[in-house]
Amino acid sequence: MIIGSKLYYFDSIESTNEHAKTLVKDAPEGAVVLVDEQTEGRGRFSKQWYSPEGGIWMSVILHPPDPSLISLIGGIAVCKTLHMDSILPGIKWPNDIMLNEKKIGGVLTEMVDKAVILGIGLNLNIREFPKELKTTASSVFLETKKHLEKKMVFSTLCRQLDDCYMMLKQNKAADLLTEWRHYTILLGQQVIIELPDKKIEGKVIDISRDGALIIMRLDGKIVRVVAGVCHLRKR
Ligand code: BT5
Repeated sequence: MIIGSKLYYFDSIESTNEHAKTLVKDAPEGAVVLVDEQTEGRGRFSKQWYSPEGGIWMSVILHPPDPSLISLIGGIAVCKTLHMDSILPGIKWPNDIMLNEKKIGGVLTEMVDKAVILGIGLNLNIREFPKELKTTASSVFLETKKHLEKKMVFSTLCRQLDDCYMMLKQNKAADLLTEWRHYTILLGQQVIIELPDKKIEGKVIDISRDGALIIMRLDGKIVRVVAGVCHLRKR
């Protein structure tokens, strides 16, 4: 098992992704940065990520043959880990982990030189969120009233990440996509994808071999979406 074979653990740092970037040259593949609290945790497009004690905030240094499916690995591994405790979250493309329609985690993948930093945030035992996040965010504890031991969840998560990563390394991307289809909450759903210059509305029909979402637009045309913010359309 390579993921977690080397661990850099801190009580508090700015951001595990930022720290992992400074280690890329020296750390072995699979090294993990894990912290109790981030003071400047980040989401995509430099958005803030609320990261108090109680969550799992970690980044993994990887050298994949092809980086395109790495962020799927994060979501799949978190879902598989929680499913083992009968907690059933789902993945909302591209990087949200959802439970009871609330976001309980997210994945931030960044490239540095030829390495990929896979950042994962999981709101495990957080008991309260700031006002601005209360309607959209939640934690495993708040949704299930189960207090899972952080160390146990972290070590299972490393094992699951390792299994998923090995699938990629062994050219079994098709198996990984099958896992994603199993855990996603999007298949068959009507969505609106927000892009910088336009919106795409339609039904999610699949994911492509390189991780793009495949959508049947309202006019029946099938399009691929490689990035964007995805909203489920209320029925
Ligand atoms: C994400 O971004 O969902 C990726 C989050 C990745 C966080 C991990 S923690 C370890 C590693 N180190 C880092 O610095 N980051 C990674 P995005 O899809 O852009 O979502 C960001 C949005 O989610 C924010 O604008 C808020 O609206 C909301 N948000 C912030 N903190 C949250 C939280 N703890 N739980 C749920 N939603 C949150």
